[in-house]
Amino acid sequence: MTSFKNSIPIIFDICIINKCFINLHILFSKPLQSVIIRFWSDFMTINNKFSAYILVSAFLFSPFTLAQQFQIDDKQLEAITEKLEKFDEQQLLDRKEEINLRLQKLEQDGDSEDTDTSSEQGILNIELTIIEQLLLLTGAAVLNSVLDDSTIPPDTVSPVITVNGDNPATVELGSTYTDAGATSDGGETVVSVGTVDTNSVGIYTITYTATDAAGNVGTATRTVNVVDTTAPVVTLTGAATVTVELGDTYTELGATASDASGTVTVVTTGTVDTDTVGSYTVTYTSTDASGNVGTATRTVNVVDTTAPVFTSSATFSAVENQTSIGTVTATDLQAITFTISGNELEITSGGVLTFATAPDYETKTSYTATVTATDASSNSSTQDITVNVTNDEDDDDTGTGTGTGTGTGTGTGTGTGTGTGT
Ligand SMILES: [Ca+2]
Ligand SMILES: [Ca+2]
Ligand SMILES: [Ca+2]
Ligand SMILES: [Ca+2]
Repeated sequence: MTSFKNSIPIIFDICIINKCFINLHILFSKPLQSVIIRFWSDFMTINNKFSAYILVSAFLFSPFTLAQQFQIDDKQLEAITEKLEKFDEQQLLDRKEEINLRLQKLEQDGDSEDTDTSSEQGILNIELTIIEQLLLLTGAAVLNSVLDDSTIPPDTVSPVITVNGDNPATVELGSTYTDAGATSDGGETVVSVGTVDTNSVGIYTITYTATDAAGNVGTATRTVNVVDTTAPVVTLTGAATVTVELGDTYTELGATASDASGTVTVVTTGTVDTDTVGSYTVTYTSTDASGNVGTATRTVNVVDTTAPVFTSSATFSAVENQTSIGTVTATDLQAITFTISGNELEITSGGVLTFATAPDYETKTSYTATVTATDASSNSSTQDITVNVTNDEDDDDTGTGTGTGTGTGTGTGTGTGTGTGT
């Protein structure tokens, strides 16, 4: 920036903290051999938005003195002044820079014997003096000087952002995510960029940015993990407990599943043997993309509620004097056990029917009893049976009888008598 390259500044500042209230700058301008005393009071707010100054300048040596020294006539002096007075602040500063560079160049060349060089240096020095006066009048030089010499260091420190809440944050798939935000150490507004799709498992980043008054930008990020830790919900189609009659057909109704991750399928495992009484479990499993497994089960009870059905006749026939009668039969999907009432007849569990004692036809010719057939599930049915005894003639009873006869006659006679007795 603007600095009084050819000047020797002596500066007095009265400051409190970073705020300088009074500055006294004395510049000894070397090439001009002049002394410029500047005095101003500067009131600056902390953020530089307001400043005011009072400037008092005293020029101990005017350009006119210099003009005489370098043999510049009034006309030339007037022309230079008129030209420069039309310049704005920036143009004056630019021109000053140019002149300083040119003067440096001329000094380096060192050909001070050259009359032309000496004349150019004179004109440039006068122009420089006028520029400095004009700059002082506009206050630009003072302001630039104040800014250059400012005891307030430039702010090059970026805001430090603190992310509120968890980082990384975790949110369950399908639920609502509310960002806890972030704060900046300088109180700057924090802008957050980034979105979180809670309907899609993934890793998301939210970036927080804060910019301070000096344009320094601070950033911080938060990672948000959308996770699925919830198993699919499996719902049975139909009842959770199903009863099937032994020998009937079991119809699988299946199950459905739902999950926040989207469509999921159901796998069914387990078998039902309807030819065997028992309790069976059918399992329905659904696994989501994150490996969570949901299950549901159905109990299928295969039962026998049907009683045996007799297939043999209710009437049997058996010859006397022995125990054998025959076999009672019945059908059922399970094994059958037979029993019989009373104590005259006997039956094995397999249905073989016998007399407890060999019967005598001549004593009793008919027996009755009730046969019960019971299946493995305790279902039973009964049948009243009759056993008729048949005669064995070989053991029929025989007797001897006495006959009496009376006769009268003459002559000779023969008599025969036959009788049956019991
Ligand atoms: Ca899930
Ligand atoms: Ca049965
Ligand atoms: Ca007999
Ligand atoms: Ca007999």
